[in-house]
Amino acid sequence: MRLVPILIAFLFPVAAGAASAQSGAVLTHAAAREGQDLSGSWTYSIDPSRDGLYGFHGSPAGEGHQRFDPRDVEAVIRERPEALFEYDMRRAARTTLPGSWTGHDPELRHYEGLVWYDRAFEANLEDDERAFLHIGAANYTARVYVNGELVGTHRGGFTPFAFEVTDRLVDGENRVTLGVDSARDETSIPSPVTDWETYGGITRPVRLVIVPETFIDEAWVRMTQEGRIAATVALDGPEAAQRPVAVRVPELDLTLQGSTNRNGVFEAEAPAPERLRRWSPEAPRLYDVQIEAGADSLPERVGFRTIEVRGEKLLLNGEPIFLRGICMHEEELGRDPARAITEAAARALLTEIKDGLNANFVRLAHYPHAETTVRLADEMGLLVWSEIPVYWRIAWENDEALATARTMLEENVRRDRNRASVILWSVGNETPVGEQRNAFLRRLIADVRRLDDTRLVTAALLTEFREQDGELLTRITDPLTADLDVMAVNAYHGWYGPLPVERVSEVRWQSEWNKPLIFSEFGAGALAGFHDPDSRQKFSEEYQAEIYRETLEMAEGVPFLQGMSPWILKDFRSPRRQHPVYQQGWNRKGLISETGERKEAFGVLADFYEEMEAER
Ligand code: GCB
Repeated sequence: MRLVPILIAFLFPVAAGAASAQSGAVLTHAAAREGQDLSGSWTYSIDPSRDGLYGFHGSPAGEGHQRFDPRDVEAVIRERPEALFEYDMRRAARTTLPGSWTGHDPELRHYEGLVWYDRAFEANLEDDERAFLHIGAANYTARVYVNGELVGTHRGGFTPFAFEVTDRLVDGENRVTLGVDSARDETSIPSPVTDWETYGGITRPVRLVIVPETFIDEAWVRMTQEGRIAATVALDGPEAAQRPVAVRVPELDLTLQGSTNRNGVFEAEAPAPERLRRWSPEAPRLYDVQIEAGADSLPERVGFRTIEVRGEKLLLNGEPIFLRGICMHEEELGRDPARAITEAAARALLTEIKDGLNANFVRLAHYPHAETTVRLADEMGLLVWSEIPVYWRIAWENDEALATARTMLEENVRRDRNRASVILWSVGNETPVGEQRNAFLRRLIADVRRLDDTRLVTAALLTEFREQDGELLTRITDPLTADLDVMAVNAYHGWYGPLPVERVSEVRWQSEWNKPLIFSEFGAGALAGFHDPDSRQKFSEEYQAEIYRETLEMAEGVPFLQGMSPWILKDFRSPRRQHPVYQQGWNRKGLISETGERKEAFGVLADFYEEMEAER
């Protein structure tokens, strides 16, 4: 009996009191909760010198500067004409949220700093109700004020957070003000040096969630590695302990029920009913799940499958699988993406992957993507690699950086661990080997294993390439490989480095580990419409296509290779890419242009995947 609470503390650290998250609640499937969608029209005001927070000597901002003050500035001035205000949120410019500020005004493309957002909303809470402000993502630091009071601060641009506002709301009109600061420093995750556009602002929905006094904060419904159905439910509220809970899957006639423990956590398991159809990319079967506890109930839609590693093989539902994938950034199609990912925008991208490329896998690079996208992957049947932006240059020795990465990882895992599509959690991309990096990443790997024992851990690693006695050899030597379930490498032979494209297929691979490998990236830049029939010129469609042909031939000679996600589906904004003819601020390694035009290499990969699928 004593073992049970220990296990629960492992899987549900916050409910068991060991919170490392910056925010107070998880609110599984927040979009399905009663409440109000606060997306839509907000006013905004840029604040490059952070005047809304601090005076020019660093003291707290004075009356005429506090953008979070809910009073009507015009009314105050009417009453006290001598008062000086240098902002007025009610009369500031308007924009539509969610969406980065690159979409508010073209002038803000390279702005990295503070922007204030403000709007009114109506509330009328019953006595036994609680309210939370749930924010899907705000990049990078968000300060949340309700009716002038700071209710919380959150760091990290890609994961959801929620703050309780029950006691801050009044009946009738309320104001919410968000100060979102996109500035990052060397201790941020990621640091300021990335190969993608920052997209500061509020990029995912803001929702006022209303729940009963004791409510279901978190529900995790899954298939265990042993093929059983398991549920873990955490309640929050005065009656969270010893409370009846039921998790129903009506189509399977399955109900898991019992009571929460003294920490408000319920755990149960049952054999999988015979009629259960497992989720797979070919048949992405999802089941409606209803979670009930006292006055609260929560709908989910869940697929059941197993994923495991056996030797050099990757097994989905016990069968070997090859991951026919592609990478994708969170950027909608079009000339001016603003990271406003609607369901339609996500569907357009994933359809190109699933139907256009004949793929079964997508690497959602380099940070957690919108919940909408991951839910669509569940529905459409695409396996998902999910990652946090522990990317390139991180302050490995810095405690705050580690704490931020851990929080981000936890928020990501807890948001998406009901998604059958997600099979891999990645903890880093192209990070330099070293003792401090190893310790940092091992901490994250341990966190993943503590939070989720139904998925695999990976990281995109660097490799060693050399030419020896005329032989071209790439070796996987990163010591972190020992800690991973699946090794992954980014391989740009023929693009970066001196190797001529026609020799890429000669490259041999060596691994001293008995583990599956994924090519987490390879590729080449190409400007759609720029042609060089001899395939010699970088940035021509032909050169990119040739890199694909050569790399795919090389891949066929790697016996332990079990998947690939070339770089990348679509050209994406990257301010570091400034060749005036070929790049113009875009990374051109997309298989389609920013407007969706397919390049020659698209067909090369699509044919390769089609053949591979036919041969299965
Ligand atoms: C990489 C990075 C990716 C870059 C890509 C490139 O290895 O992981 O973020 O965008 O290479 O285009 O160089």
